[in-house]
Amino acid sequence: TNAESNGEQKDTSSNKKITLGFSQVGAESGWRTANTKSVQDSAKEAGFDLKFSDAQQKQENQIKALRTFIQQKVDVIAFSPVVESGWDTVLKEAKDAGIPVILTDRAVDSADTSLYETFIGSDFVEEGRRAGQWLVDQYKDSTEEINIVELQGTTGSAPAIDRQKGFAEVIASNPNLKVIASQTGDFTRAKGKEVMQAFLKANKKIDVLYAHNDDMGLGAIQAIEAAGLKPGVDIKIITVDGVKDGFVAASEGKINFIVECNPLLGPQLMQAVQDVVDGKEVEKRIVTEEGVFTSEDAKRELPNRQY
Ligand code: GZL
Repeated sequence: TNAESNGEQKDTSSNKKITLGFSQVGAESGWRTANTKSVQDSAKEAGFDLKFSDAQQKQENQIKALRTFIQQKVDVIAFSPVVESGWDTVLKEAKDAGIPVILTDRAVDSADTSLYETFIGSDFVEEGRRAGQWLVDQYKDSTEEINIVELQGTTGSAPAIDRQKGFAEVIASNPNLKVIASQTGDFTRAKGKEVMQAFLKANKKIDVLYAHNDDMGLGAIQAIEAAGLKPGVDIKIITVDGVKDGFVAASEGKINFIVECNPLLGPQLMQAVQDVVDGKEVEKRIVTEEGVFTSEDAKRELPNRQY
């Protein structure tokens, strides 16, 4: 062929190093840090060349990163979309460039599901249901009005939308369980503390806090203690994620119930990358396994937690 005749060596070997472009949401929480480590460690383990970009929780930075990966002609693009909407244009550019895309952690709301090979991540509605179910069980014999405040995740993100939906769906079974305030804390400790301070100022009776992640819950605990109240006692606290600091707070009785959200998606992602490159069929939806933990469970499990 031409390549051989003019001396270039065409790399026709099937073990050409796979290049993966990964656009990460940011570094907003303990969960995110564990997720990034899992992706980076697994890519190294798989022998892939990983191009990693941190978007500082901004969609425009993720779109820029995806366009850069397309220009670099990476073999596969993977990303965790910071919000659900606004991806169709750049995903069509990837498709037109013949570069397969894999979604991890968060979903997109694109109607055209041919724009990505698979979505590997948790069922956030189910996580919300599990949080709600614990609360329904706690108050099943009570006729008292229970005031709940909710710290939502990043506005427009799949976990925030779905965790709110699942929770509301389940607590609707007991009309005494009322969400009296619900606001975003953007998944960060600082914002969670700030919004909880506002909730405490505006509401004289708060019985329960439902925080869409541990980090906002941990920020809220600082505000609750600063107000002279006992977290886990005066105000029951339910969080989602199950990172180390969340487990420590739960083992101390400051968080009453943790719904786990597994960040260790790296191995499943790299397997999907390899399968896509090999032209193998990949499940359109890969759901991650995860559990739930009371304070008692957290005390027992803390030594075994990896992140
Ligand atoms: C959930 C993930 C969320 C975590 C937060 O899969 O997208 O983002 O629950 C993180 O801790 O910030």
